[in-house]
Amino acid sequence: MKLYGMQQSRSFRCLWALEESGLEYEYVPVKLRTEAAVPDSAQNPNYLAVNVQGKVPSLVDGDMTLTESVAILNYIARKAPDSGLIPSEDDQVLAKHDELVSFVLAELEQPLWSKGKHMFALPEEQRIPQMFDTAKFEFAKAINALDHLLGDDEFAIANKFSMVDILLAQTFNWAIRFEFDVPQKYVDLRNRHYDRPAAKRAMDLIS
Ligand SMILES: N[C@@H](CCC(=O)N[C@@H](CS)C(=O)NCC(=O)O)C(=O)O
Repeated sequence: MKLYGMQQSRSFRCLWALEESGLEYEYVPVKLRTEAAVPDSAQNPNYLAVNVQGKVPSLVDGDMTLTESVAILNYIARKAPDSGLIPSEDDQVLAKHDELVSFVLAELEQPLWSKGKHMFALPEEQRIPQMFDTAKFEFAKAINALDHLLGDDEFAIANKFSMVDILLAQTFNWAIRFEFDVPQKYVDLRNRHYDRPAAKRAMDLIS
């Protein structure tokens, strides 16, 4: 199994999950926003054949390719059921887990990515710096909703570490880097989970 990724990107969540899972894999670094002629550029035809959008992460396992980070997380979790990355208690616990996964992607991460797109990812002529304040406003709204969705437990779901904890911790790490207002309890959440041995091993791989 090969994971294509880049430092400081959504690929870190997959790398971390792979380290939690104990599965064997190879990590292949890719360069974003680099000329197509560079062999490890995400715009190089070799990589575009893996991921048509030239984005990371991508996971290749045999004949199958996945190019969405949450699909990759789900795949890793299902291949390594003992890792507990997806809760297996009952349908309602799983449904609450899925709800939080969707929330992180659809609500919490979106203002961060909007800011990223308008800071560096979009072509310069498409960037609108005025939207930074809108992103800040939307992030604060998402935090307010998250306060209601999450309890005060150490882990998000069923008192056990799962892929939602990876998603939350990585998203708050991203929010801190992009200078959003992150409440202290979510800074603590990030620090607590980034202290896990698997997160540290994943971090060592990209440093
Ligand atoms: N929905 C995709 C988003 C992937 C994505 O947009 N990745 C970013 C890095 S975090 C990327 O590769 N951007 C390309 C670029 O900025 O040029 C996922 O969750 O995997």
